[in-house]
Amino acid sequence: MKRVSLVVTLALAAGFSVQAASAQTLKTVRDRGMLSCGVSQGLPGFSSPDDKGNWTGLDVDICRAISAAIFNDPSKIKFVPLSAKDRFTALQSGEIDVLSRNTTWTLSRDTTLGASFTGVTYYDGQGFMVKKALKVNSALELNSASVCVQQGTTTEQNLADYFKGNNMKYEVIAFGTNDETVKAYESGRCDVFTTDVSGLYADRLKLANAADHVVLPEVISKEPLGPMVRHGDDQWFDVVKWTLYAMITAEELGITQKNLDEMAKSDKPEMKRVFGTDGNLGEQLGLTKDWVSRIVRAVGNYGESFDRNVGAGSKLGIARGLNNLWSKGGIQYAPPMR
Ligand SMILES: N[C@@H](CCC(=O)N[C@@H](CS)C(=O)NCC(=O)O)C(=O)O
Repeated sequence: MKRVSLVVTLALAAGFSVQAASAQTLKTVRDRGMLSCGVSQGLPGFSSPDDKGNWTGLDVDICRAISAAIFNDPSKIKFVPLSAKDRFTALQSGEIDVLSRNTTWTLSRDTTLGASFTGVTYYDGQGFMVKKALKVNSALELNSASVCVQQGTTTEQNLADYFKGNNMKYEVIAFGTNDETVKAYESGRCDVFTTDVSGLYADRLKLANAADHVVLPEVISKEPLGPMVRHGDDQWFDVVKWTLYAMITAEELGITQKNLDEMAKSDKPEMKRVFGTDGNLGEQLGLTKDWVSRIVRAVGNYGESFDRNVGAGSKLGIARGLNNLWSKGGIQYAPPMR
């Protein structure tokens, strides 16, 4: 405590603002004219490129929203595709400004990687997929199965816990990339494919005969997925965190891509704060007054992004479930904007 206040006092005495005493990712991104965003190597619904190299997905939208908030343009982004095991090094080395890649928030990742999770974009859990022909109805029937899994993931750890906890044997076959893992499963090198349930839905789209495969009912872990930033830059941490909260707040208030301009005329105090016609919330983050409008215009509110990418309006067709707003039976919740 004493040391921190000494640093602050010295920084102030030297004429620096407290913010200037730490890393300045927002300034770096602005000066560079581009956000560097770490994503997956291709997970439909979350982050995947089309044949023209255009990235879309829920994780991609977080970066598009940050880019919109900073540049009023959701396209000022360099997407850096990363495997599970390379993702944290890319953040630590400064290659990327933010990691937005179906990454599970855990205690040891929060403490040992020199990085922090900024929130939860998708509440998930780990599941299992098997071929229907195997005639298995429950994960508890998987004793002695061979399991395909991706290296460097929480998936590997939960798999070990689950089989050990249920006194079952298994053979693990681990791969460095998702495509290798899925192909190995499809070709019959293992009986089971395990990953986040959202990943199972996404990867099912890659299988030649999706109807030949079934997702078992057990969800064996908690996988809160969210964006990460490096330690040491509280302003950037706030920008990334509140970009997600802006999307959730917009959904809470019924602000959509379509009605945005109409809603911006509202006289309600909360609306005026959100739209920046009253107060200076955007400036407090180092952004502009209209930062929320910029975000919603670019990617929509959280629910719109969810539906378009992974929900009812997408090929994945995932139900909102836990990812619904707290006021609608889910647990997505934004702290107050004031
Ligand atoms: N949420 C888990 C698993 C994340 C993960 O990497 N899952 C794989 C299987 S769905 C994946 O996304 N692969 C995509 C890729 O490697 O590009 C974690 O953070 O460790």
